[in-house]
Amino acid sequence: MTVVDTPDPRKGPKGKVPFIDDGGVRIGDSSLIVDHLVRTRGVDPDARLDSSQRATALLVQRALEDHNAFVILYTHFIRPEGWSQMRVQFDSVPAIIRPLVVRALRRRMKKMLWLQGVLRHSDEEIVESALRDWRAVLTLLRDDPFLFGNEPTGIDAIIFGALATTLLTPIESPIRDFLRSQPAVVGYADRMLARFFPELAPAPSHEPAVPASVRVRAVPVT
Ligand SMILES: N[C@@H](CCC(=O)N[C@@H](CS)C(=O)NCC(=O)O)C(=O)O
Repeated sequence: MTVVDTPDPRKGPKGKVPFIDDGGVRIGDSSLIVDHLVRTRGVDPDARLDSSQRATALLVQRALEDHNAFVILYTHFIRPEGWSQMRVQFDSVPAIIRPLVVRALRRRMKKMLWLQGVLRHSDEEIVESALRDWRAVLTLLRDDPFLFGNEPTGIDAIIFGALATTLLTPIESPIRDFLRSQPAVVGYADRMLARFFPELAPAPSHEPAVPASVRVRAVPVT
């Protein structure tokens, strides 16, 4: 498997990242990619889950991908604390067209967040809505190392993905402050980092290990 960074989500079959190229078969959307890999590689990270756990996992996924993800776009691209960090991501765009590209992207982002609904709320309301998401996830995390016991399943990848963009980047926000104040969250991120990204440990309880980059990726699978 080769992981490739692509600056342009439009290259993907759904115009979004992530996507994979599996021997010429191109698939977009992380859930569809997982389905494809389960089908073709015969490895199912959720094989041991019962129907109630599967239902919980789906609802957590929806909360994080269909609500929290929009809050992350707000904290990273709209809030000044986020935008001052994120704008350097566009340094690779030729200087002559950079202001144009950056302005168009930000305008599109604002329009999308307005239509989705998040931007109709005050900063305080948006932050509170995200804290509610995380408090709910925290309630489920309880004392187990991973959401469903001692071994990670697919939902842990989703939780960690959402967590990492807030907890492991230097983008200040009250959401990040809350997450960093929760030993259960920090411990969970430590475990996920040690297990799947040991090169990035030590984790955030000590020093943020990952620079402020939210990278877009295409992932050809072999
Ligand atoms: N639920 C989808 C979300 C994909 C998604 O929204 N990707 C964003 C980046 S994280 C994207 O490509 N945005 C570019 C665009 O909308 O033009 C998944 O998990 O694959």
